[in-house]
Amino acid sequence: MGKVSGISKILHLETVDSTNLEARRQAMEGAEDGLLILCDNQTAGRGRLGRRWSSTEAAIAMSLLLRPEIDADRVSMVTIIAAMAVRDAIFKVTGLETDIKWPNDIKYHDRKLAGILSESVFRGKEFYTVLGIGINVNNEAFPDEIKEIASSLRIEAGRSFDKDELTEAVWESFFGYYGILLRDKDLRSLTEAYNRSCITEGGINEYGELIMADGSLKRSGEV
Ligand code: BT5
Repeated sequence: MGKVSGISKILHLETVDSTNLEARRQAMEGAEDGLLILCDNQTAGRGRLGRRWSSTEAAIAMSLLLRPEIDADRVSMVTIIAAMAVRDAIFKVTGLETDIKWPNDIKYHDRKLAGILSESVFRGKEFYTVLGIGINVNNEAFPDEIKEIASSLRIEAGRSFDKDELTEAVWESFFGYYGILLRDKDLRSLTEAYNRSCITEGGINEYGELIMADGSLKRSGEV
């Protein structure tokens, strides 16, 4: 993992409430851009809008701290490239061709395999972003409340996978896209590739906004 350029430091915890919360705690202590929080087991994983994310040792739960040099109101583009990176990594390691559901779900045959939660914290003009990624890797079953909507790489591919290999593949791909994002300050060179894998009607524009049927744009939220 040390080989992935863009990652400045790795903090690997056995158990943590939420890797996103841990990254925020570290950020408040002054942690640098590129800090990656990994864990074996996450006990209180978080989804968007106060929802819960179910996580066990079978899954990947990780968060990256970024202090991106882009306009704060464009930071949702980070979620877009993270989804592309998760899709790439799953394909590389498992051969499964997943779908992206804008803005933050990775699905296979309409079941959710991975979710992304990116949170930005502002202090005056400065801000940082915590990019959290959860991937169901070797899960054999799920709690009742999500068993109809969730799946894992193991269930879909019929074998288990090395979490470290997948983790490394995610960040290798992510930092390739992130370099492009920081250079262009938008997603103009990535939009086409994203839209090819995106199952949400309309697709995105160069800022990662969803183009709605009536021509209006949506930057975040549910569809
Ligand atoms: C997400 O939220 O999909 C964002 C998930 C982000 C999780 C990562 S893990 C590392 C980092 N640390 C954290 O604390 N979080 C991040 P959302 O779109 O709101 O989806 C949440 C919904 O997905 C829930 O209400 C359930 O219906 C469903 N769900 C919960 N756990 C799931 C799982 N393991 N697999 C599939 N679906 C799940």
